[in-house]
Amino acid sequence: AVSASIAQFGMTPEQFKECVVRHLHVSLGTDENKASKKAWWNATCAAVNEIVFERATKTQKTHFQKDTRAVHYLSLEFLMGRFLKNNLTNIGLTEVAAQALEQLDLDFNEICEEEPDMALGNGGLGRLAACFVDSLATLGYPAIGYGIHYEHGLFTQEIKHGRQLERPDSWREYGNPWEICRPESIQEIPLYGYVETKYDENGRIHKEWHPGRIIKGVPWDIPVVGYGAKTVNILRLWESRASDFFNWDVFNAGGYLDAQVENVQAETISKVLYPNDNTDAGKELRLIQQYFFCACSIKDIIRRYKRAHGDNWDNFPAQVVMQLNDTHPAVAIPELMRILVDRAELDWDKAWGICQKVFAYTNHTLLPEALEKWSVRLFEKVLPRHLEIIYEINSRFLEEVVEPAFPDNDEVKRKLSIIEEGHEKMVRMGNLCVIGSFKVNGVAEIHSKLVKSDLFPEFDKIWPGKLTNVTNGVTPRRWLKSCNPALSNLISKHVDEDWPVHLDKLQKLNDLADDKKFQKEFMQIKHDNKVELAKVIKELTNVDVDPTALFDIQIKRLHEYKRQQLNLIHIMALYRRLLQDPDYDMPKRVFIFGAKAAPGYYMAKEIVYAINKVADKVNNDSRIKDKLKVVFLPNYRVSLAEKMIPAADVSEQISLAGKEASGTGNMKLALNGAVTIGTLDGANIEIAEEAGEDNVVIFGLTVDEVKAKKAEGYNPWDYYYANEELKAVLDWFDTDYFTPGKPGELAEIKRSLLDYGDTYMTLADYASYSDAHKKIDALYQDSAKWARMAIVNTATMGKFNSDRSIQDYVNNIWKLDPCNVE
Ligand code: 26Q
Repeated sequence: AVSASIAQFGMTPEQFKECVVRHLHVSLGTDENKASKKAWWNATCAAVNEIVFERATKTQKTHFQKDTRAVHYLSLEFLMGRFLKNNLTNIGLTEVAAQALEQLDLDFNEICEEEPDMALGNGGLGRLAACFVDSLATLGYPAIGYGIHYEHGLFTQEIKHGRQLERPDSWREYGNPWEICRPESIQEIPLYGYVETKYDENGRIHKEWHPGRIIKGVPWDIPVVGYGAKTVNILRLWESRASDFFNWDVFNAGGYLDAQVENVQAETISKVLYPNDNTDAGKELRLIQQYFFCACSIKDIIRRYKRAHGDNWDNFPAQVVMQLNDTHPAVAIPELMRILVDRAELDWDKAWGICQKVFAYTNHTLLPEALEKWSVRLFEKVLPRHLEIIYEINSRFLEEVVEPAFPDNDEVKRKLSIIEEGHEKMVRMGNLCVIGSFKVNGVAEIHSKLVKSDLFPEFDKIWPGKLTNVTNGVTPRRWLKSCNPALSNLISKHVDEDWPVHLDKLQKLNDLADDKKFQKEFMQIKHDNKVELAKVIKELTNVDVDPTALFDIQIKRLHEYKRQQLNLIHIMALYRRLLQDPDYDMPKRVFIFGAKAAPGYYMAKEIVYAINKVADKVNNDSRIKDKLKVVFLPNYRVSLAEKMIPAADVSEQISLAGKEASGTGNMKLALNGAVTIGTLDGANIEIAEEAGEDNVVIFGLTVDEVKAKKAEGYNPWDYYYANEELKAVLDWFDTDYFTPGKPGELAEIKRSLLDYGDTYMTLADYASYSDAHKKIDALYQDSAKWARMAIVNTATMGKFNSDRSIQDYVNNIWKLDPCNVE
């Protein structure tokens, strides 16, 4: 079916070329002689859009005509990356486009490099949303992604003298060919003000919110092309503008300047993505961002529902499901209640019944510092009516649900209450989400188990079955077919060509895992990819690396729980071993990092600095004869990941057990034939199950062992004194060895691991990690064994197709039917 639909866009390179040239003239206003690469890129996008927009319109029309039930994916982040190659892959025209550009004396890859990444997300959660919209379209499910049209996405990272500098990301400064503004669907959103209590003739209470400000939400639509391009769904992102609503008076009173100030304030809402990852900022602007996009989206959903169903709310839960991507859009729950109770004048119970059938919530973290809470004072200032509604939801919940389940148990009531009592009263968004949703899911088996047992145990008792699991996945279209074309072509010679939608078919490669010819081809492709990455490394860092060396890659946000510092300490230990014994037996190794630190996260930035200083020293030390190289690639992002992942031999997944909810980079790396060195955390456990214990290298404490060690009183000094090498490496941080003339510049890292208690038990796992790397060394030196492991990893990652995740959501939570378009 996929290839049949690809055939419908059957186009010759000549036809495609003509289309691009036509757009160069009529859309870009230039010609072949003076066009810049950017103009060629724009013209190529315009050619692709001739197909994409047509399919998008057709899809929307079909969904409307068939009045389909749809999922509405609410997320503050969509980390989409680049579109051109992806859209070509999904409409099946990559080869055609590449040839067309070649005929024009252009290099396809060079033209693709012109596209800025759409980086409207921080990391895993945002990229998951992007993979999910790809899978939803591929599987033909009616779906819409809702988010914010940030003017600035995640900051770009520069490294100056080893330190991270942040510069604004201006991804659409010169226009974005993939989006369309929809002024006909603008929404007006109230904020601030006060609530008036009124009584009608029958003595019925009625609340009226008098907002202090109105903000306009302008939608931008981005088509999301499914593989095979039958369904093209929409990602709808809201941009904030000042509304003229109040401003006429101001203008007439001569307040031209005041009005401009209001404009600036309104436009601030969608100005910038918060760069925090797994920490709560607690800032007023963030709450306003959350409310702004939820309110716009819900109004949009209701407008569409009413077009088909009028004022009858009875079918609303049958047509609409809203998935909350973490607690960030939690305020959607009281917002829908406000509309149903205050506006539609439904009685409370009926409204609450609708809400509880419409919302589902995904939890992405157990870290206490990441659980969102808003001060009641702030909430009341920004959203006075919503605070009242939350209080009402809470008191009914405590009385009608908790009291019967836990009679006279004030401790449980205190714990489950949406309001945390204390020095400053807080609104707990996680509790609100669990109470307001019909399903709550974690993102990997172990994580979901911990959500039940540690985070929300009483909720699991009250509502058995509400808490569930959906293991994350990644789209194999972007993360294999498009980023690793050589491996994809090899795979297609041995596996049905529809493997990008039936990824389990890669299992067939298992039969070839010991086949000498196949091993050679597989490892040759890996080598070629490493040659390409070596060029990128040279360009970005001026470091020369040997593509025959083992490439060991850790790519993810910089966070202490992810333990880049453990990787670094081990690299320093290898360096020390090589200095002490120049014949120390290990394969040549290149350690490669990619990581952004949140701008306000002090220790994360110290770790970035330490990695870069160690890299400087190691890379320029002739004594170790290039046996060890360390590279920190600046500005890690989706498009850089697409170059790094195909070149990885080893994938570092070394979080403290129980801390990484899932991980998704682990899946992408294994799918491309990297061997995981990892703890029994998140999806690593399921990756090990699929690949088999022999094809991953597991180390470190288990979740239960972590808990036991915490309970008995963990003391990092015990490990420091017990391990001579570990002690020597940690003491190195106090010297000026890596920071000549500046002793103690790296000392905070040692302090965090000893004096501040080593929150993530880095030292406890060090010895086991070091042994695991020795195992990796031995395996890599046996090239047949290594090739076998790499192939089995690719062969067994079928489970981690995001199509499978989406099908799990559909079966257990969303209950959608696929919709045929045409
Ligand atoms: C919260 C409040 C204020 C400002 C920012 C935030 C914020 C922003 C982003 C909090 C958390 C995030 C992102 C979290 C995240 O990416 N979590 C990751 O989600 C992945 C997909 O499920 C998992 O694979 C990772 O394990 C998890 O860390």
